[in-house]
Amino acid sequence: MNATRRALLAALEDGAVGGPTLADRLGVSRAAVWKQVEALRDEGFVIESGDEGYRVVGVPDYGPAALAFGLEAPYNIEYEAQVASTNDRAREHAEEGAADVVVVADEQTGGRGRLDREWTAPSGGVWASLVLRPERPPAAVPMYTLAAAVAVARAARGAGVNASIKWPNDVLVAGPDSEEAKLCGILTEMEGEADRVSWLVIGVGVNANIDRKTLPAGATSLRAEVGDVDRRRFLQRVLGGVHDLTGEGADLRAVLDAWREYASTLGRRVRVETPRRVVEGRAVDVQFPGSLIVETDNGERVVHAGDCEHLRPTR
Ligand code: BT5
Repeated sequence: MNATRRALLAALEDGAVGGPTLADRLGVSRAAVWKQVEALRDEGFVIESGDEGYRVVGVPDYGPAALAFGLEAPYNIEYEAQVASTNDRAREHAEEGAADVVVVADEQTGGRGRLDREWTAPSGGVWASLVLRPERPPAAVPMYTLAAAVAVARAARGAGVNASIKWPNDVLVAGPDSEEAKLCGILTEMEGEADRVSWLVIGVGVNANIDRKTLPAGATSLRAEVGDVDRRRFLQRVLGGVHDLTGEGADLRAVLDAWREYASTLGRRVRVETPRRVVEGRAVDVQFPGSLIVETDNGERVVHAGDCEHLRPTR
């Protein structure tokens, strides 16, 4: 989206604004304002022009301008109907020096999970990857994954879904039989030096308006749980949440408290496969920068990364 159109949308967020005022504020001619208003109408915005000026009265469902309109985070949106993987696109941007860009797609044909696993991502989901360049050490990066999981869990609960977080990066929904199904996965990738992150890509995949039968076993969707959601509002809440928790000046330690609030892993018996060993015991807490503390028969273990399975309680 060009800069004038973006500025125009931002100017119209709080209500009607006159054409001459817009031209002044944007530093362009009235004809240029009119041209951008027409372009937004072509994208599906309903914009009235009355005595008070231009007013947005309808926003399209999804797309770059729709996602930018009312977004409470300083991110630029790039929208694609279809890509292989939003993380791959985001990495390209990151390598070119971009920051605060979100790549959003309706459908991914080569979505990736951790460890090169496949991620099923048909049309109707929320597939988004955020490029950040935080002034933080690489060791703090797992906190961003936790923050994204908190933001998704909050947005899902806002949509009426009883979502919780499985350490470290899955958002799950418990069914009536307390069987848990996966609603969202998060893939965080980064490049950095010893003391500073160069770039960070947080890829969030939420099964939104998708039939459960098109997803792998063990998955669920917002559609299956509560019916279709407004993907625009949902993703805006997620992005706003990530920004609130991690943006400039945010205290990353607050992420841990928020995470504990939504976690379903704490207090449970777990089996965590790490690259080097298997740790089994009771998950008791999470600590900076997102490590899980597991009480085992041989004492407490701190697990930094791995695949976590919730075990059923033994009777
Ligand atoms: C994840 O990996 O959970 C991270 C998934 C990240 C996906 C997002 S979408 C936007 C961005 N662009 C990308 O290319 N990726 C990110 P992991 O913990 O490794 O889980 C992968 C496993 O989840 C697979 O092996 C399947 O068993 C299962 N799975 C695959 N697709 C799924 C889906 N849509 N819903 C639930 N489970 C799925």
